[in-house]
Amino acid sequence: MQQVINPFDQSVVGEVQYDTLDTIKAKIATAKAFIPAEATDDLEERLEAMARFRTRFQDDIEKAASLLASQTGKPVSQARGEIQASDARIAYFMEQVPALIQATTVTEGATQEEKSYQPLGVVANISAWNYPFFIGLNVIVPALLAGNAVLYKASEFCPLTAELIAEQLWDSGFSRDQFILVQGGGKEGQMLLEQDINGVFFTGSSATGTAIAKQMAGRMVKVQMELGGKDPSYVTENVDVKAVAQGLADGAFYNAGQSCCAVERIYVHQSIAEEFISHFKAEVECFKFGDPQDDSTYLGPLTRAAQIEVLQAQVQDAVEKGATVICGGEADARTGFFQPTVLTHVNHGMSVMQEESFGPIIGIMTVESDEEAQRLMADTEYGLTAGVFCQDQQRARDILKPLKTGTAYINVCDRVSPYVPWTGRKQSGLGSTLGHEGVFAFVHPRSWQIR
Ligand code: TXE
Repeated sequence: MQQVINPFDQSVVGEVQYDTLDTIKAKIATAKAFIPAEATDDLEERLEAMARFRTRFQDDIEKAASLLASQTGKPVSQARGEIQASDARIAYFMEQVPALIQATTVTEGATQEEKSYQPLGVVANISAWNYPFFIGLNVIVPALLAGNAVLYKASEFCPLTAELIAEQLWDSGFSRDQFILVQGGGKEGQMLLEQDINGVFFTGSSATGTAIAKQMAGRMVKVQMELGGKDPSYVTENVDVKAVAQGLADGAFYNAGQSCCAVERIYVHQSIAEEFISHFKAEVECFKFGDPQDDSTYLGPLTRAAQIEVLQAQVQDAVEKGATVICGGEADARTGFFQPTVLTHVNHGMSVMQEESFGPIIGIMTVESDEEAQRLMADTEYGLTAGVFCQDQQRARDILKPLKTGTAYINVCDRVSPYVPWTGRKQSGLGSTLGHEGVFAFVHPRSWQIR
């Protein structure tokens, strides 16, 4: 049995049994038996089960939020927010999947042409710990509705929320051949991928994503990746400076910066830089640091204490190269906590402006023009999101247009919506979840030509 440790006080939250090669093989064999021929076969039954799951998921909100907080250190109010916001995603898929995967007649001539959809089959959903409900359900809900069997391997940092999701789905009517839990870490993830599966939906770091892409190469299995980011926001002079500073501080520090689309780099027009930095610092200094189970806590400990070394190295590298620490800068006396850290006088020679931090730390860089901001925003190996704050929307669009990112934000940041695709470019990934693309990801199109 593996213990699950609370990153706040190092207490044991629970225990889980990791899978072995034999248990994984047995689970794949039962999943294979389940797959319907067409994605719409028995869809009504699955929709009814999903409706029950949707209700149950919200009924269990307090238990689920507390469980998430105790495994990952996410403040309980933010855990609750994640669960509440997942409801719109479930509702979206319940509405869209039946409409999108219906068979349709495309051409009625001498040769009738039709289009239908088949499930991919057995799909592996290997997932990260930072938003286990959001990113788990982005795959689980549309994949199940479209007739796939889902093997869900959550992160080893949140195996208990995975058990809860499984219990809720099984109680709602999904069978144990349709939704299958695989418990473990990287080794078990790798064993799962060695099996005869038909799709891989991975959320996690770019390094692991690259390893998985290599492992899957040559097998003609659909592989989709939602990976890391180094997301920039540019603040022009044409804004309400205080409001934007407050919004961006939240975008950078929410969930201790452990969000895939957390703001990781800020560029600010020199004419408002001083005012912006002063409001930003004031906001960060108000953040309440502490016990994740306390409703008023805004910043908890990092989920993985090892990340503290990455943050320390980024601060040290930046300071050695001329940056100024205007607040924070160090690991806190309490285990697992890193002080919310703001660095100015930063540049792109520093790792804090190039490598994913995934923690409560941000670099703010002053720029002289839109062109300079655009050039700096593009200077990254990642491509998840980029944002511009400007009351002139056309100007913001013009700055964002050439950038290679899956999402372009204007006057918002750190936001994911069910209605539009969530997708990354370059080292941020391949393929999309959410939106219509996040439904078609889980089916094979099939054309019929009939004479
Ligand atoms: O990733 P890891 P983490 C990104 C975020 C950050 C990362 C954090 O930007 O980079 O996720 O998540 C399993 N074969 N996003 O630390 O370590 C491992 O057990 C198979 C992006 O969890 O890569 C875990 O279940 N599996 C995002 C999962 O992979 C393996 C949204 C991820 O682990 C494996 C959220 C292997 N060889 C977070 N090694 C977006 N773009 O939307 C590890 N695992």
